[in-house]
Amino acid sequence: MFKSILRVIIAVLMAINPALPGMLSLGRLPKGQPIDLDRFDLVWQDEFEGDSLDLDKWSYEWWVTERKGGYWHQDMVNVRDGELVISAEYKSEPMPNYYPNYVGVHCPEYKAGWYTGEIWTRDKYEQKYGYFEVRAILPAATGMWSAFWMMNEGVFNVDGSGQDGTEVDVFESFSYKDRGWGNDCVTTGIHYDGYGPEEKSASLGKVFIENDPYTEWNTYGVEWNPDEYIFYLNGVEYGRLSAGGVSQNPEYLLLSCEFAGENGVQSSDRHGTGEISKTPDSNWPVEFRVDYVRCYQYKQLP
Ligand SMILES: [Ca+2]
Ligand SMILES: [Ca+2]
Repeated sequence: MFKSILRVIIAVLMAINPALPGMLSLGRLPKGQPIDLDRFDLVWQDEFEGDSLDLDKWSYEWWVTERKGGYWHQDMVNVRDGELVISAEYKSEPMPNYYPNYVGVHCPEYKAGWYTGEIWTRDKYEQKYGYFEVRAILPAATGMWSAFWMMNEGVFNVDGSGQDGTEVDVFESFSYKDRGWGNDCVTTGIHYDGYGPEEKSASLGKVFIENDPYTEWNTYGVEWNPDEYIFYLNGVEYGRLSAGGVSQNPEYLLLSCEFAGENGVQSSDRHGTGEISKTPDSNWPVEFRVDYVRCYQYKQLP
């Protein structure tokens, strides 16, 4: 109840002063230096100009069918009009299983439920250090969780360090439910030493976005050097992380959409992600639209 009242008060104050979220630390506004791309060479990119996913660059994650509160299916991933589009919607009939002979822990039979997708560059492209940027419009629905992130197998190695591998979340979006009070934001963080009790992480928290990330294009980037990760929104630095020591091993890229929840059933979760209405409405399918992914390497390491 107190939270509801607080939100109303903030909404009113927001109308008077739109800069309020930054002032109250409700979100971090970009500040600091712009990225200087002259320090880099463009070494890998996908502009999504074809009419299908470039499988020389990406793989569908077909061996994971069930993911959190929904399912991943390759048919939810499309390339059209110069964009990668990962769609998300409820399917009252299970989508077809193209790999029926594959049995894995995360690969139960498809059922009716919420469907979306993920792609990654594992075994096809990995890079150590540089600048990595995505230009995207985020899926506009409570309960949706889109992300641009980086991983390697060292992330699972528990040794008290992130140098063997760190999950770098350039952005994660699960705050659509909060947008009513002006908190259009993403979160940024890093994780290392696996995902069990030894897991360690650091975060920049919520990053406030001045325009509408659900209808307007923004770029989300990370500069990764031997000492720290430097995060950029629309080419302007907003924060740095280096907990655990920076990964010293190449990492692959992931673009994903998920539904908060577990065992294929959607629900709100510990991150505060809201719950999707069980009945799809005219807003469905929602789309995670990606204009490009570009990877740059330093001409000279800083
Ligand atoms: Ca480690
Ligand atoms: Ca494009």
